[in-house]
Amino acid sequence: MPDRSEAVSAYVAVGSNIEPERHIIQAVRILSETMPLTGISTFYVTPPIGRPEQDDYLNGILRITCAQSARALKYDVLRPIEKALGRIRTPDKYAARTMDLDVAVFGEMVVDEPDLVIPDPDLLRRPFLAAALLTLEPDFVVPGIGTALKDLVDMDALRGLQPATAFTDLLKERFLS
Ligand code: PH2
Ligand code: MG
Ligand code: MG
Repeated sequence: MPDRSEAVSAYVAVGSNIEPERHIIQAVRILSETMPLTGISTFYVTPPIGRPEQDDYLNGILRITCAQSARALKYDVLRPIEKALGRIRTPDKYAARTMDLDVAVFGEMVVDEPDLVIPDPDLLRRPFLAAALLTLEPDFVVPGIGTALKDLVDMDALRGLQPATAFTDLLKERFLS
């Protein structure tokens, strides 16, 4: 992909269910030292999808200003942060994890390739991700669909979510001031 001449707003989905508070604080610190961090969503305590016996996750979304390509963001920035935080990748896509950082949205980009799908389809499948993004952008329009996210999600599912209010406040105080 050619270098971008202009930086875009990108949204990075964050998830952890192994010492999540400690690992998320570290991830936000590293990412915010790498590129401008412009927003932190509400984080939610979420039951582990696919593995009910695991510990709960903390999930949320970060907004950054990214001057690199989406592919470079994923493979040269986010993957190394996951690795630095002890992420072990196995064929089990539901394995517990210290850190998961996904490019949820990258400007207006729409891409569907074997190793890069943007916007992340989980945005429409996982109510906590939609809810998190809507705390940053209530009128967010999904690239490639052209419809407001709030009109695509089940508002009842969103109302049942458990916000991690104190943790969210701590992140905002520490990284957005
Ligand atoms: N990610 C997974 C599997 N299960 N559950 C929650 N609550 N949050 C996640 O981010 C998550 C999950 C791997 O795709
Ligand atoms: Mg994920
Ligand atoms: Mg991932």
